[in-house]
Amino acid sequence: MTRIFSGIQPTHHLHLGNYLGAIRNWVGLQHQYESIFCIVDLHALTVPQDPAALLRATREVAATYIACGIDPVKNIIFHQSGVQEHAMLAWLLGTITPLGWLNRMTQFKEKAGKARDNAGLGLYSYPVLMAADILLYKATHVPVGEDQKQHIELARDIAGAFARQFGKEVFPLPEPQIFGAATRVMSLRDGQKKMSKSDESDYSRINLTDDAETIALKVRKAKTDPEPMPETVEAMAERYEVANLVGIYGALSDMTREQVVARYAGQQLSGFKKDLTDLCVEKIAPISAELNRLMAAPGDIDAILKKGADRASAIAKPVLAETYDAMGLLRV
Ligand code: AQP
Repeated sequence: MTRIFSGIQPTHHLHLGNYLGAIRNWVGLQHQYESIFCIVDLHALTVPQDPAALLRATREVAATYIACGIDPVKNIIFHQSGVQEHAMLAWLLGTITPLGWLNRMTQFKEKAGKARDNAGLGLYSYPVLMAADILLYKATHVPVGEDQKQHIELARDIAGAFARQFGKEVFPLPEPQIFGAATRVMSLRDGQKKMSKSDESDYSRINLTDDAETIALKVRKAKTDPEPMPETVEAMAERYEVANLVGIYGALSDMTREQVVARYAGQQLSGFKKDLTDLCVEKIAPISAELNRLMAAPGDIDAILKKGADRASAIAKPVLAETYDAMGLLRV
């Protein structure tokens, strides 16, 4: 049986990287497999959050999933804190996770920065909670962007360690699914940094909530170089910003990088940027319009999340019970 699990943190508006690296792929997968899509609010708490903003973002991410085309009836859409078994399984898995494994995680190093002693325990154990998210549903496949590969590998290691230690294969080894034309969308301000919700500059990303005018401004201001459009894909190897925009254009138009480069070879960047703006507006405007419509009825979003959490709980509870039994915890 194939079961998909994936999630996104409600830390800000979702952006083009979240869409192209994750959600757009989910939209295709939902018709083929049993799919569970989570809003990982407990993960969001690993860095400081304003409570009111977190609450709003949780509903907004749910609305974004639906606005992008995820069907909440066919699939399970829910918020992580709505199913308490996530936190319980994270504790249990934490007891068998060596510190050395966590010390290798690059995301912790990036997010904790130099002041590592000030980072919270939750940020450090983030990958254990993520392993719990996936293993709690015995998910077999996890569609994510490139940046999450290391965390999925850790989830596999933890599942393997559990089987070795307790002699029971409770958890299947989850496979990362990293595919699509844009597994790593880069910042519009720095072509060597990934597009991220937490980047201080809003000009670094295109949000799925942006209107046409904002998208046009961001694409126009996107950092590039003074050269015309490259003649070959190889010629943009070190033109990181241009390569990123070509990648975005290709992903949104279902064209390869080669096809995009051939279409614009030798032309001025301004013309390419104009077409890229039109393409972004064409793809994103309907999402943001639907998102705004859904956000006007927060009660309806809450009802979807409640139903989703109940369905998720029904899967999670027996898996947690199996884990208790394997580990020798009393269930009375
Ligand atoms: N730039 C990106 N390109 C491709 N995929 C991306 N993803 C995120 N950024 C890009 C994918 O989106 C999913 C959800 O990510 P997340 O919000 O849970 O965490 P993140 O990867 O840490 O995303 P951000 O935007 O960088 O958030 P902040 O700034 O809050 O940490 C994942 O599948 C991820 O691969």
